[in-house]
Amino acid sequence: MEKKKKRLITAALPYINNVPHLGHIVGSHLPADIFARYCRAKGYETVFVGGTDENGSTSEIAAWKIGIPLDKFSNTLHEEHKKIYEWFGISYDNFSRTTKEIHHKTTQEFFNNIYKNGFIKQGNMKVFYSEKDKMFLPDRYVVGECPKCGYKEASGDQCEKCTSVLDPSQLKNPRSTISGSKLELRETEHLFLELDKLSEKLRKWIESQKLWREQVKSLALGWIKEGLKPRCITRDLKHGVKVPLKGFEDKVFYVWFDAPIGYVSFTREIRKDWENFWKSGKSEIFNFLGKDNIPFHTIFWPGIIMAEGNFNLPKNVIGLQYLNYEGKKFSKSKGIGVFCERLPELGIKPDIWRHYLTELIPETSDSEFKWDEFRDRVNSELIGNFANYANRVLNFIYTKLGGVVEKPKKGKEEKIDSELIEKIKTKKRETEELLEKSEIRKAYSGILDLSSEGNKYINDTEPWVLLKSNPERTKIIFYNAAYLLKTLSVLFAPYIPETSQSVWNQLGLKGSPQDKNAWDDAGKNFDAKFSVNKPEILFKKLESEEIKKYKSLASKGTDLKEFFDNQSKKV
Ligand code: B3M
Ligand code: ZN
Repeated sequence: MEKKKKRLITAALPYINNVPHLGHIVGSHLPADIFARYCRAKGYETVFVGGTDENGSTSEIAAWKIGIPLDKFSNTLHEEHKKIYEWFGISYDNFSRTTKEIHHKTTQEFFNNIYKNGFIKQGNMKVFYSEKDKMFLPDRYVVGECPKCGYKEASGDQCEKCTSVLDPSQLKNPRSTISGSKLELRETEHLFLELDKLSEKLRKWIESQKLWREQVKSLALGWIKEGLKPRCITRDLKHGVKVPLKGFEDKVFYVWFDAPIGYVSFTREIRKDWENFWKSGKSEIFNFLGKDNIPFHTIFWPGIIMAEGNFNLPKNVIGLQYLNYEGKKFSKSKGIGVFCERLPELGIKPDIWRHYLTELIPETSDSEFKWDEFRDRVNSELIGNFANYANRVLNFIYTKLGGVVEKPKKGKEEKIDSELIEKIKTKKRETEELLEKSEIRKAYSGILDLSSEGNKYINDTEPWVLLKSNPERTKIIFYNAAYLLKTLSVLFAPYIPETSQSVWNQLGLKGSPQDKNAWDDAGKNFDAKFSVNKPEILFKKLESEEIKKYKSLASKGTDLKEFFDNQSKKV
């Protein structure tokens, strides 16, 4: 038997300069969660980590803008992020913070090894200085025009619009984020990671990747072709991981140097055997992230790993595109979008969101949230197809067959039955193949097709006609139907976990469709019988009138100032 590997799954660590919107859920947390839930049920020893990216300029500036002390700002927003992901059922084994001591320690150890291995050089760098603000201004402290695409509000380290990785000095018409003042360039001494030395090794590694999506691969190879330069990894800031090198005690690490090391420190925080996930040949790592994070996860972070020398590189880097909202970009200030802090009060179950959001995972191109489509897809697919199937099967068995159906004796099955069993097996295999490639959305639509097959099986066999004349055959039909329902609850469990569990319980089964090895059991081991419990309605249809109400509530994003004002009122 194939020995199961360990799997480490990560979702990009969100900055905490804001409360998340649906784009953040769809762009990393949800797909990573679905994949992690699948891996656990498939029997892999799985650790799924994430957390908030709190060092450096991003949160410092956001806190400063609304006049909240940084500590309070970060604690509150970390909790808010955590609460939202929990509400969505994102099953992090550890959702931590890059401000923790273990993270600082792990980052410094990484640096020391990279330094020892000869991949760090010292050099002078021209950094913007603001006479008015009396400080050096790294990264997000500087805004200006992107040299590549012309976007006017590009940050010093990356253009949000075209995702180019930048140095502040490349920006045209740079100005200070704090005061808007003009800037002058001054020389200071910094440390650089010599990515140029790793260029060949990176190129070979990227080219050899089998699982990466073509888009991600060609972006990464494109940057290598442009030529990798040494990248500055220190900053003149107070807030961050201190640099453990003489002469650099006043500096901190660049946030993109320490943030991905968070994947390591958050594993280390909860597992004594963390090195088995990071340094052993029996472990596989999967990173889920949005498209602007692709350069850092395909070049910069693998470069750090190669320079350090002891850690595993990722097996797949799942770079996702953006989610738009009704033809526009999400914008809190303009009230365009769906803002997560509003969702619990709408009273729509998380699984209803997870259903539609799964279909929006921007795997190959940008996708778009539309309220009408949300209503229609939930009503026709989740409710009209799957919930309807579950209800038909459970109800018939419960009310017409005394609540019990047993496994038919050999030779009793008809052609249509064996065809159904064959379809279950094939679909299960196909789903697995797609999930292994992280084609999460496509796998989901296949499972929905299998559920349609269930409805079709019942329509074609017309058990309501047979009930009086041939009760034995009716029971066989419903045994098969219940068996399909059980399999569906296993296949759907990574996507709509609460609903799957509820169906599982109603089928009278013990444990959970997400138990270790539940996946491998599905389509293989046939239960002796099903004793179903009283069926419950899984969902209520979404009505157009309600949608209007939801829309106006969910698109009112609280701005940060208001968010903190509300917080202090609560205390
Ligand atoms: N915080 C960027 C972002 O939130 C950054 C990701 C870090 S992943 C190691 O989009
Ligand atoms: Zn740009």
